[in-house]
Amino acid sequence: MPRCALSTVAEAIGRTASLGLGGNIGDPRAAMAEALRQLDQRDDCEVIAVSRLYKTPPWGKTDQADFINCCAVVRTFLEPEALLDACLAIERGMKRERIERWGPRTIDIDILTYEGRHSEGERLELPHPRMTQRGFVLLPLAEIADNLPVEGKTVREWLPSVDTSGIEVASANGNWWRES
Ligand code: A4P
Ligand code: MG
Repeated sequence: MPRCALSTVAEAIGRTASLGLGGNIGDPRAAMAEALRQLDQRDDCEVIAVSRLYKTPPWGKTDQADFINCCAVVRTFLEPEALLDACLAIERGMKRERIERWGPRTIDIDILTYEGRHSEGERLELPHPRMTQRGFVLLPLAEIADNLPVEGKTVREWLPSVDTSGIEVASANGNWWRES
């Protein structure tokens, strides 16, 4: 049998994950752009699609400022936990402080999906457990990955079941993260 240095397709081209980013303190657009650039600059991650920015009313804890949200699709050679570590390190580097659940933050990076993986660990739940209830996730994600399957339906099929009222587009296109 011929020898092959790369035994699987995943080893050759990496795996696909989707991320949800958001923030409502300081300059969330600048923080999210910096986070995406930091990920893209790693040898083991490539940002392959980014949605437009969206201004979104706060979900969960409603007495706080509007958020800016976006979603991204990345190709990565990192396993899910290592991708989470990379995202948390970026958050820490931006001095994000965790004060209260669902409360205000400079930047939050959630791993929404990783290939078709399921994980119920405390540190990492996949797909992200609340993603199918949230307009601020599904609207930007549908822009770049409308056929992505999540819990038995595609992102496009989930979208009509969530409240998207009050959500406004806040950038002309998905190139904002390279510009700022
Ligand atoms: N964790 C488990 N699974 C994941 C995953 N798939 N991706 C763990 C990322 N992290 C995951 O997160 C706590 C821990 O969750 C992490 O250390 C990781 O090990 P956190 O960011 O410290 O806590 P949190 O964000 O306050 O809580 P939670 O439940 O993750 O909140 P969400 O779901 O991130 O929601 N409204 C609008 N409009 N836009 C927003 O972006 N965001 C939130 C936060 C609330 N309301 C919002 C928005
Ligand atoms: Mg979070």
